[in-house]
Amino acid sequence: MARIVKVGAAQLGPIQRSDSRESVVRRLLALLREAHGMACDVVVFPELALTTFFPRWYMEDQAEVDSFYEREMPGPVTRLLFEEAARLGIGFYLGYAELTQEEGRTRRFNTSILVDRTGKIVGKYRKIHLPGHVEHEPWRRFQHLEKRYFETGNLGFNVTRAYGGILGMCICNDRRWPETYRVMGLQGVEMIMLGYNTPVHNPPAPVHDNLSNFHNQLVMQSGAYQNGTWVVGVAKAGCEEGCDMIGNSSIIAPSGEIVGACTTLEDELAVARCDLDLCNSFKNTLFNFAVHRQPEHYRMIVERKGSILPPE
Ligand code: CDV
Repeated sequence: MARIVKVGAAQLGPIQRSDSRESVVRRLLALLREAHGMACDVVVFPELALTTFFPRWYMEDQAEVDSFYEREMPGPVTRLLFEEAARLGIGFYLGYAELTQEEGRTRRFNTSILVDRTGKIVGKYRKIHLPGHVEHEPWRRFQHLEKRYFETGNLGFNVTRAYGGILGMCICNDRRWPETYRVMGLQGVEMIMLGYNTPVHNPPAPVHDNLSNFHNQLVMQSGAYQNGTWVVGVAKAGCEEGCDMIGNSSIIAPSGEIVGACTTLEDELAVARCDLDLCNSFKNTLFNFAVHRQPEHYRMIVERKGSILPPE
């Protein structure tokens, strides 16, 4: 019997700094209800879905920085989302900035959670590949201070049994790294959910700007195919505080084909009926890791590095 998960890619248009959390949660609720109307089991919201993408701003006032973080999840404003999801019987992936007390100190992470149909958090991930820089770089029109405002995630790339399958999460820049997919692929992942905020303009390499959408699709489609997994990638898109961000939220099959996609740069839902059993035709043949991977040889290449490369 097919294992069907009906997924909604719940793309958000821009969130301005002046937009309240309440107004954003109202937008999330509208998408959640629309997805429920289309019989979705689960929706995927973007990275840092509750606020503007604040790492674009250099802020010296720590209280101002901290105003973008959630101290509890659900919290006073997000609770509505959990309650409505449970009432409708639909789950969600949500990205947000997390401020927590751990190991006797305040820690900040770029986090996502997976919530089941009863409103219970069943998975948590903290972003590992943090792009950008630590110090203020005044030559940039927009900063990318994720390395300043977040610590590297400390939860690994674990998978969770949910929705009748094996689910994994990652966040934005993680999708560009093959290790992200492969670590979860080695655990049998069948659907990877991810949210992103990707500016069209890349200040350190502006020659890549016209390839932003191509690279977005390239990494998610190849990650899906090479690991025989569904990938659901969801943007916060459009012109946010003068910064243009790509959309192209998509639902990608284990074949690497896009089976659902957003076409605007606004709040928009794309839906696809995903059969998790489709993963098997890749996991059991061309990408049967147990039969065809050669980890011993990968290790040899790493060890021989000094002898095959010229001295640095
Ligand atoms: N939020 C991100 O991680 N954005 C990066 C940008 C900076 C390149 C991305 O990989 O999309």
